[in-house]
Amino acid sequence: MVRMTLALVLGLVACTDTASTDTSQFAIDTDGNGSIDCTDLDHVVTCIHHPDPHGCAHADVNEDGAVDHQDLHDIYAGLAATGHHCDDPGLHDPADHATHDPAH
Ligand SMILES: [Ca+2]
Ligand SMILES: [Ca+2]
Repeated sequence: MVRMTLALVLGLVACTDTASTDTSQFAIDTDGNGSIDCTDLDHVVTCIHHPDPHGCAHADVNEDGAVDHQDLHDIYAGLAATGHHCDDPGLHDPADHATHDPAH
C-alpha cells in the first residue's frame, strides 16, 4: 500500500513537472462545447466577470481554485501554443465595449 502511494505521488510529481513547462496544457475546453478555440478564452473572461459554479466549472484553467486573470493569461498562452491566435485578453475591458458600440 505504501509502495502504491509512493508510486502515485511520484507519478503526480512527474506529471506536474512536465505540465509546468508546457503551456499548451492550458488550452482546454472551458465552455464544454467540444472544441478548443478562442471562445474558450472568451468564456474565461465571462467567468471572471460573472462567476457561475456550474457554467464555469472548467474555467479554472490552472486549477488553483480561483478563476482570475491568471487563468486568462494561461489559456491565452495555451491557445497560442496550439496555433490559435485570439485577441489579447489584456486589451479587452468591459468599458471598451461602450467605446466601440456602433449605436454611439
Ligand atoms: Ca470550447
Ligand atoms: Ca485559476
